[in-house]
Amino acid sequence: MDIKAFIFDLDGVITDTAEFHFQAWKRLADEEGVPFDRADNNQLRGVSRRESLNRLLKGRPIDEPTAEVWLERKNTYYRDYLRTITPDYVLPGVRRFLDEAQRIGLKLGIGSASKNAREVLERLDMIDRFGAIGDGYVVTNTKPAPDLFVWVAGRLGVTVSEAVVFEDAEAGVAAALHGGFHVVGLGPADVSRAHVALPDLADVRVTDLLAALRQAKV
Ligand code: B16
Ligand code: MG
Repeated sequence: MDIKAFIFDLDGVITDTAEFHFQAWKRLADEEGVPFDRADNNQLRGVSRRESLNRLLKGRPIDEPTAEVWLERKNTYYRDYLRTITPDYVLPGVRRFLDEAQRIGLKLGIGSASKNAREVLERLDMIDRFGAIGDGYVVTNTKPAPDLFVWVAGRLGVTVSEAVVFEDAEAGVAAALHGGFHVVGLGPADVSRAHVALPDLADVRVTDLLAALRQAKV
């Protein structure tokens, strides 16, 4: 196992904007009388804005122009929350983990379904830490398709088997597994299909994690 790169999902891995997505969808759902709770929100992790609306509606019919207006409204609410983000919003242990990875020569990339990823990284003061940033604009097929992570690996100049993907979403774990990556699942959603699953990166050492992946025989 020769690992050369780490590719990180953004929302739920580097920072907890997942909570802002929830608040923004909840506001839209309440205004429109659509039932929506935190359990529903876990199904929206990592999936595109458009697919999130489909899942939120659970088959309730909506015409396309109305869908466009709702998506725009959700994004406006979400971007209001983004204004409050400061570098303190990086999740515990993440900066130290990235420092350690860089120190041992690993390349770092971002693979986020979000079209707001660059703005989030700028607000976290992290935009310059990553050799490649894949966001909601770079590929057509979104997670669970592997395309985004494959695109990031290509930009970093590594093969899929030389990269580890860190994901908090079922759809993201599926995308990385489809792509042939090593996969670390993080957070409260169902990431049990990942090769290694952890609550967060708070106390994780890069060398220990690489050993755990090796033991998972991937
Ligand atoms: P936007 P990630 C994903 O980001 C979020 O998890 C998901 O909830 C959101 O719907 C998606 O980005 C699109 O975000 O509306 O900002 O384009 O987890 O892939 O970093
Ligand atoms: Mg995520």
